Amino acid sequence: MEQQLKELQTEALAKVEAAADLKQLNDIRVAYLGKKGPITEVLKGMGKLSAEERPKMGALANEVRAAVSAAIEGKQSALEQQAIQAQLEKETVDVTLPGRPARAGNAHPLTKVVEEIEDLFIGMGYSIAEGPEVEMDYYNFEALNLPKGHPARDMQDSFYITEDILLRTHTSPVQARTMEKHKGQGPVKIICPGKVYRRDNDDATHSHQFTQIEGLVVDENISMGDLKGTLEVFAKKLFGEDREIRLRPSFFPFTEPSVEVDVSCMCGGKGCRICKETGWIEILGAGMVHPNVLEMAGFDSQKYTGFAFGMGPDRIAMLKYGIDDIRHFYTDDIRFLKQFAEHE
Ligand code: 2U9
Repeated sequence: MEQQLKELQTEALAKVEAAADLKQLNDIRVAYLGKKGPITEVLKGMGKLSAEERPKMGALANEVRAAVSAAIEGKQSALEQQAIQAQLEKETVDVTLPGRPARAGNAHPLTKVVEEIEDLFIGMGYSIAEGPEVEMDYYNFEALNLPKGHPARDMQDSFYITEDILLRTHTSPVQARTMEKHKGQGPVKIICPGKVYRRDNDDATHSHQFTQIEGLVVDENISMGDLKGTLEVFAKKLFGEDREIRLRPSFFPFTEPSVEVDVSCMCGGKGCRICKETGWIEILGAGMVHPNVLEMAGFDSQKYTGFAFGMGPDRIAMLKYGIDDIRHFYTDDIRFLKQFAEHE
């Protein structure tokens, strides 16, 4: 019996050692240590032993059980450790691999032009003013010397929400609102960038939505000379120091006198396709603020004078970047927009 028990131990330990996974190990546990296992079987023959031999065999049987059980436990933790190790190796992340570059967007060409112009005027002491795109007829037209029925309203047909509320046709109502807030006290020195809307048939040079930047200066002793000097600084900074400006008489209901402003063409006056062989490109409208507009906004037109100007960044961006269709700005084709990235 002693021999049998020792052989069982040797056999069991060899199987435990050879177990390849936890399932096999558990099968071995059930086979050798279970109630119907071979050790129990051997002990059934104890009845034939002498009273002296019996406790010895009992003790030996317990030793065999303990040895097999310890071997199983040892193997179990070794197998578990191996499984964790294998998983860790499988899931290893190589932190030294180069990262995937993040897709960075870029500023819209109109935003770039608007911000460049804003910076330029901030440098000359202007503040930026903003206002609603859904505007009252009063601020969009009346306060700008365009009473109901004025023929110049036809030039700015709009999208009406009600009889008295519309999508603004220019950013001028922002200036009217700002002046009103000043309660007749100068100086006012602002530029107003923003989106404007006009009822129009879209084509390469017309859009029912476009961008404007308008400027307004109101103070004592503001003259046409101040207007010309300001616009000259602006044009040279935006287009180049070698450029000149010229003023031509024009008409706007909110300014008197009014002018249209041209910048000399990059062809140097020789004439080219861009300037339609004239040597000049129209970039701005401007003038001295009409006394009616000053008075309606609460300013004494005997004491205060002012100048105002307006431009379309769409047109300026088209000239600057050689864009041939205004609709590119509003159709969000990523292939168009990507060309204005400053870095790759
Ligand atoms: C107030 C007083 C005066 C704003 C002005 C223009 C001339 C002008 C156009 C240029 C091209 C608009 O984008 S465009 O179509 N603008 O010619 N705008 S003077 O005059 C004002 C505005 C507000 C209170």
